[in-house]
Amino acid sequence: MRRIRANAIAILTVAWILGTLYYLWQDNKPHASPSSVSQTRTAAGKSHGPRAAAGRVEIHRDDRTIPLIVTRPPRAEHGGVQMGRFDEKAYLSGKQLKAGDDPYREHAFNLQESDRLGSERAIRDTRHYRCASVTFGPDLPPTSVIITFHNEARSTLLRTIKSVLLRSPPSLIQEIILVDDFSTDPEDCQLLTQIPKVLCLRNERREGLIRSRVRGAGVASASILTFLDSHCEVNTDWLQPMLQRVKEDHTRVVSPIIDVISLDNFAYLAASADLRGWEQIPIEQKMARTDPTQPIRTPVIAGGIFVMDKSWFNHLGQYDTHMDIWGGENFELSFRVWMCGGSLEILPCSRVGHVFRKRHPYDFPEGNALTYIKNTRRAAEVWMDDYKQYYYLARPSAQGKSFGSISDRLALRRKLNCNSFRWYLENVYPELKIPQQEPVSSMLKQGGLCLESHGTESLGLGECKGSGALWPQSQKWTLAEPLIRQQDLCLAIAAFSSGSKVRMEPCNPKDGKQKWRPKGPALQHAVSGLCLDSQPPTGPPVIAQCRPQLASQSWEPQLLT
Ligand code: UD2
Ligand code: MN
Repeated sequence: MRRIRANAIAILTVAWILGTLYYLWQDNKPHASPSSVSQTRTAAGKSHGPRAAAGRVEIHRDDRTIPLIVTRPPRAEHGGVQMGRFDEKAYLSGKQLKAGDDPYREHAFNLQESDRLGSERAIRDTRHYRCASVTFGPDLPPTSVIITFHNEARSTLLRTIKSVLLRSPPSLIQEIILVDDFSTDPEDCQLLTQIPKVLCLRNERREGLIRSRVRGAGVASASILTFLDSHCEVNTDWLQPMLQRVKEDHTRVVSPIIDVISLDNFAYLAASADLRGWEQIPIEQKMARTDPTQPIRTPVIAGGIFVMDKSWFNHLGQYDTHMDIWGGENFELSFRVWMCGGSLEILPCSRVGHVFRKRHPYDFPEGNALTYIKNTRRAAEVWMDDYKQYYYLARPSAQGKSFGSISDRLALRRKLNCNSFRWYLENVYPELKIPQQEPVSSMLKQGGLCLESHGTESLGLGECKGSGALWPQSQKWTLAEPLIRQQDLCLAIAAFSSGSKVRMEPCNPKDGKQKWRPKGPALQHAVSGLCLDSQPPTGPPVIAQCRPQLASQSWEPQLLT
């Protein structure tokens, strides 16, 4: 109902995507078959010889206080990545850009540059220099890495896998589970199972990343899950800090700082350590941070790269598997983790690079907008309580769009006895200011008609008459919760019972008859709990039992500038 509120919630629901500058050895007998797990498992915690920690070259430059540390890929003869029977050259050359083709067309990044780069490369150690001296317990638990993909480029997918194998202590990588979400070529995935520890699951139809991750998690044999996008490069000692935090407390869900891999030239660029996902760390939190290696609490995670205890993932209901293709699952997971007893952290000593793109390179069978609305509506309807109104204000087009049944997710929320969204805002995201008294001028539209007043006793719907600043006073409403006013007069109920008429009375914020609040698309009288209803076709407007799905109770605020 208020523009600033709408903006605030837009941050929670939509805008991070736009604003983000944003951020896993040995012999095996692989066998690949579609729609099945192909690969070998190795005993968790088994020693695989010398730790494949990357060799480091420290370059101290006079003009910087922070040494520039470059991570070099370890050489195979020094215990580097064992690639088993995998024929890298054949894999990569099996699919390449044809001369004259647009290198951005298929993947929305420069495929030519990615292909040219090779599967192993040195990247800058982008951590704060103090991270290098942080030590970890000797008995960290191993993890199953889950990578879902749909038509990922072979070079980026392979680089993701190799970076994991190169830059993680081998004993900590139980397996890498690839979930091929019905890519055009099944060999993109299957051939990779010739690399030790790599498994491949192939969906028999397109499922989207949410159901694909749940499928991957379902076959994971380690007690800790690590999710990665299919176009990442993990950096030096990326895994240990995350495993440590989750080992200490299984309810923590942890993310790295996500560095940027340029979609144009594939340069690896450090992301600011002062960002948590899409926004600056609140100044108070920043001031209180004396140790740059310490975890950063975050209300929401970006969603693609995180580590979570497998039992905790299952206990909390995995994901909402009625969400399709892409989008919204990160909010849903974030709200659920916090509200149901867990926490989210970003670990500044863990860095993973990711290719951020400007468009989706793949199709959405139901359409991009409708899919995103369905997924985010599900998240808002299940988790945001009355605050979902701000979601609808930010995305008016979401109203009326189908989002399926949420009864199983509501039942989950009840079963887990989760906190309210208000609790989340107050305890997890207090810096999200939801201003209480920011008046906003608006017309109140219902279908093509507008709520209008004529004197104190006569209210009704009339043809919308204005545009821009030129709006007749009779149709111009100022929404200053709890009041709905027109100059000195305020919308009031005549009596506290259903069917009571509404009229205009001199404004008095203490008068219970004048107190309103938004309830979804409806306007609810705060004391009686009844909703403003236009009583079509004759009127006049009354208060009636709230049924916000009724067209006669749906008031679309249209802000006036
Ligand atoms: C971000 C997240 C992504 C996900 C998304 C919201 C990061 C780095 N990325 O978008 O993980 O949380 O927000 O949903 O935080 N994929 C499939 N099947 C599909 C579509 C996509 O398997 O139908 C794969 C895709 O190949 C990729 C991953 O899902 O590996 C994420 O997709 P994206 O890279 O297009 O999403 P991104 O990074 O823009
Ligand atoms: Mn991605």
